[in-house]
Amino acid sequence: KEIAFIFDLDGVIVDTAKYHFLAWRNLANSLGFEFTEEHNELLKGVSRVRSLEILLNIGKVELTDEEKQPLLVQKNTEYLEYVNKMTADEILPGINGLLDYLDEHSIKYALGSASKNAPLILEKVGLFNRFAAIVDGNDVSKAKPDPEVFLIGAQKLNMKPENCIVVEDAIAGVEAANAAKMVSIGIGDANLLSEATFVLSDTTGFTIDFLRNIMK
Ligand code: B16
Ligand code: MG
Repeated sequence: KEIAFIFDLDGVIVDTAKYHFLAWRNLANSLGFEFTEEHNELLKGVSRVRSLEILLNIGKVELTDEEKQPLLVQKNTEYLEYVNKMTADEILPGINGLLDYLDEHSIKYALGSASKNAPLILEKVGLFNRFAAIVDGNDVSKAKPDPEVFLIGAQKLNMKPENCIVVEDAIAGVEAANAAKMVSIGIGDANLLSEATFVLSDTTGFTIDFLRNIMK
């Protein structure tokens, strides 16, 4: 049967989490509190606005929506400085080979990311033109774990949700895929991503053999 893939971006195609971390940590420090890599885990797959709320909670800082606006701009401005330096070298291991395989077999794939910067990041690493559809943080009104981002992706690919396979590193993303009634491949800790249909510890597990197996 015909199937399609929908890829998350951060944690699956590239590791932008490290740049998000640097920018969020700077913001936290400027507000007078520490922000650790463990804290950063809580922000993976989460929207920018929600990320700031979680961060302010950690620092026990209360701000109005109006006061949050310049902080969101400040964080994103710094984040974009890192993104602008990205190159194709930052594509995670296994991904290029996987996309080649999908192209060779005429299997369609889309991007389904929470990031409003997703098109720019894909451009930077030279993958923008390879995706049949791109759904990002600008296209959705409900963030993961809501299935909206993946359902729009399926629609744009002209595929039924049950014939789509989502690749995700975040718990919220796996939940979104499940809510969309799609097959899910979790990338990361099998204990954390136990709700995924399949789990790979990292993208190097994304071999042609693995693909053939799950597509049977
Ligand atoms: P932006 P994904 C997510 O990307 C990141 O994991 C998350 O940490 C970030 O807050 C979110 O994008 C929004 O990003 O500030 O660039 O709009 O994993 O859904 O590709
Ligand atoms: Mg992710």
